[in-house]
Amino acid sequence: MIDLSVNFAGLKLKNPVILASGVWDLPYTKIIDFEKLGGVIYKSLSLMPREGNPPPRITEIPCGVINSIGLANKGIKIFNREVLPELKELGTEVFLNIFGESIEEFSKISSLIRDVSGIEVNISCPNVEKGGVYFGRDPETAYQVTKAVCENTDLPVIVKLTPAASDIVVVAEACQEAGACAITAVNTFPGLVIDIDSGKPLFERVVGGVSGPAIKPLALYKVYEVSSNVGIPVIGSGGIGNYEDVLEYFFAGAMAIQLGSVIFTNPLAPIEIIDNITKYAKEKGYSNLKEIRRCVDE
Ligand code: RRO
Repeated sequence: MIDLSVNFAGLKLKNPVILASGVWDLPYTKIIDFEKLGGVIYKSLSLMPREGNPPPRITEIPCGVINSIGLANKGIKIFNREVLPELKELGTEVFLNIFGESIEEFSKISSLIRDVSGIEVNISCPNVEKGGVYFGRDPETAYQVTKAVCENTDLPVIVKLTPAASDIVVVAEACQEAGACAITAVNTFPGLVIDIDSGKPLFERVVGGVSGPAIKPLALYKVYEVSSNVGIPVIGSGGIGNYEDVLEYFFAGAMAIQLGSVIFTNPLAPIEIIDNITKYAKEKGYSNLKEIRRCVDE
């Protein structure tokens, strides 16, 4: 038996493979066996419902995807009533990604969260007028938001950072000081697509968030930077498509990883990756993830 479980920052996952926020919803239970996953992060929730940005909201690019969803969601109260009961039945650890346009909004939403394994604080969405990357680029605001969330919950608090910060290490340190138990590195990279028929940006808000294989080496370097300099665990995210990518993230310092846009092209990738890490460990004679990580430490 290969033990893929990971314990860190008060979190216990049966394996390190987590579905990222925004790329799945409950209909995916028909395709993916959620009980096999280490965890799932539900798409970003705000205090009040939000309609999101006008279409188009997402398009393919070479080696990836760019989105401008704009945080469309039902709001925490409707979520608690209508969605949470079903999430609790998934048989995996459930985390909620939360968003606020102000520190006060972050405080309020945090106090309404219950019955989940943890909170992922979104200070990294590139597709909104207020909050999002505007909070995550500034270490002082990142500190204030994290502190506000930690003061209003007993759940583990993970902060999802933007690669657009001028120094991601300084932002991660601020989150650690404010009480975060882990960092997710990273959210999408701000990017632009121009529609050559109109000569104008494809998205009404101009900027979009780039994800997929295009960003993997960039995101991997952010994970390396944060995990080499900051004392709390890092969950790696950005362009992971197969188990070899996951190994790269482990060796760059990630404790666990999130799968994002690969779900659009291969919804079975999470299960394939778990199976392939198990196979890899068997072939190499490792019995757990610690031994896999140790092979580069020594
Ligand atoms: O909803 C979005 O537009 C969005 C979010 Br909340 C996020 O965190 N990252 C992203 O690329 N898009």
